[in-house]
Amino acid sequence: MIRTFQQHRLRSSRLLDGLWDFVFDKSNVGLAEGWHERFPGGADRMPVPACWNNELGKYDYEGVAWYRTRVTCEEAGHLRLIFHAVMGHADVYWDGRHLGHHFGGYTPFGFTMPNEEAGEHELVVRTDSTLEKNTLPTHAVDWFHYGGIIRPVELQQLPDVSIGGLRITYEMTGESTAQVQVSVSLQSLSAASAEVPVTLFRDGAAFHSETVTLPAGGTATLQVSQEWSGLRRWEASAPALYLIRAVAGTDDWTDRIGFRTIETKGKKILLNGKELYLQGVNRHEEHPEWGFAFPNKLMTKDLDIILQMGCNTIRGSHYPQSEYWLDLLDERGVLFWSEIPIWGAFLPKVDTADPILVERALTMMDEMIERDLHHPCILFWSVHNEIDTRSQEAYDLSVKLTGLVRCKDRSRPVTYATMHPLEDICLGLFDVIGINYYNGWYQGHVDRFAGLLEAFHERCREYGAEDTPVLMTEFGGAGIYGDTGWEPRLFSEDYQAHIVSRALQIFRADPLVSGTYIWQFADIRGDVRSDRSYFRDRARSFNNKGLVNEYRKPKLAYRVVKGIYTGRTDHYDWGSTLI
Ligand code: ADA
Repeated sequence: MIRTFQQHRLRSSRLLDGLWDFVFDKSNVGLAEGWHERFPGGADRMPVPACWNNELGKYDYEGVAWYRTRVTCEEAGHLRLIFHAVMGHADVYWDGRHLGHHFGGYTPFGFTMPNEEAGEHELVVRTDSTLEKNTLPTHAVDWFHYGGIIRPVELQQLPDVSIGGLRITYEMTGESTAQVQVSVSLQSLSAASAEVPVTLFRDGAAFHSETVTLPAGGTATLQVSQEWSGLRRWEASAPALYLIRAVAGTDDWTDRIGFRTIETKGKKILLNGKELYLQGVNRHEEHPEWGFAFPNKLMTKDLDIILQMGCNTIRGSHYPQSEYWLDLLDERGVLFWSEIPIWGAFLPKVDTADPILVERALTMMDEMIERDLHHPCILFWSVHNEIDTRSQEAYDLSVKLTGLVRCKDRSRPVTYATMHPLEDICLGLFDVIGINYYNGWYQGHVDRFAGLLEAFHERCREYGAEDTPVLMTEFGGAGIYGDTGWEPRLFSEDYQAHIVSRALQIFRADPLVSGTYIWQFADIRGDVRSDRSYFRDRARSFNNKGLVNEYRKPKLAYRVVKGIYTGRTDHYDWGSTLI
């Protein structure tokens, strides 16, 4: 399932997931040799969705690979093909015809194919996972870069007039009242003009009906604005959700919203007018057996583990995560920090001004907001991580990205994570500031956090950010699972637990800090390469700063953080898990 609820009941939709033909194109000759028309013989088989690096013998391949499947359509008609995420470049061919290209990795893209014939069709995808200086992320990045079709592929049948999108926005006008705008875009693939009855439903009850006229092959938008009352707010303790459905002729589209406000006031972050203290972790959507093709079932378990630890928020480091995951967070009342993969620790400042990188960043940001705008769980949009925010280039990029976010969505704060808190010149551009800092690990003794924060608050005053909330968005250290002893040695579970708990103590005592995101939830594969010097401290080729290991087994730090976040010192409270 792509979502936790059914988006279409009338529109027929099927997943093309399964075993596809697959071949690496290590010398990149496929285009010249026309593989989209004549797929090479003797190809392998590859699961879709999946990352090829998780299959035997394919671990470290980065580059071009081709996929092919055959699709049988029982009837002639219009089709919509949706890729929910393909890593890097994707070129899609249908019966040899180039449908289009997408660059990205974590956001969906699709193609509408009118008047297709019944019978068997061939679908070919050329992917390229190569990382370069202007890809997102770039070639120097601290996570394993998997390749492949990582999320489902969906094929829908469209009627002559179909719904192109459903957009719901609102403004709370009182505790339980809101001014709600619903906009339904309609498209016609018919040679004749059409009159289409459209009905809108909230949780199954119709609230608007109207007939819309579409010219032949044209588009139209239905816009409705209504004051709604008797609404329940989306709160962490009671995350009320509403299904909004549009039915237009023989097509339908359902999405889900929750009513809440997010604001900042001085150094505080307010949810529904109430002050929030954020207790979080950073989570990569990654697992050593599945890579980025993270199974839905494991998402439920990740979330259970994180909630049991006492978190009320998660940072989706460092890229747009699955829609299914966001649906789960909506349902469980967990707040989410959503970001795009501009990972800058090793990114030269000149590269942040590369027009291709800037264009790709704006596109991915736009696609992420388009996909996820309705999720009440999303608390912040974050535009970059650890770029050189001492530089004019980073300032200019921040202006462009924050401008785009504010133009698309004014209902959420825009944020970023800085690794240069004392030299950052971008502080005044954001609604919330995140600090990534590793005292106790890369940068001296953990106790130095108190002095760092004092100096940082002073700098905020100089840069017009004295009323901007501050979060500690990364801190921690590596602890190798199972390595414990009588002294807290570096890389032991003991030392990791010590620095995380000491850092939390300092941050929680600072009234100007509004919350913490520990680095990180689970150990992840690192991008350790024999020809590069980065990440030589990544033992086992993993970033070992997880509170749980890559198989989600708890380390000492997990239990210690659970004690702090839940306010219970009994770290070995097994809850209802013991019979
Ligand atoms: C950075 C970065 C993370 C991770 C971390 C670490 O802060 O944002 O992705 O690389 O450092 O483990 O060093």
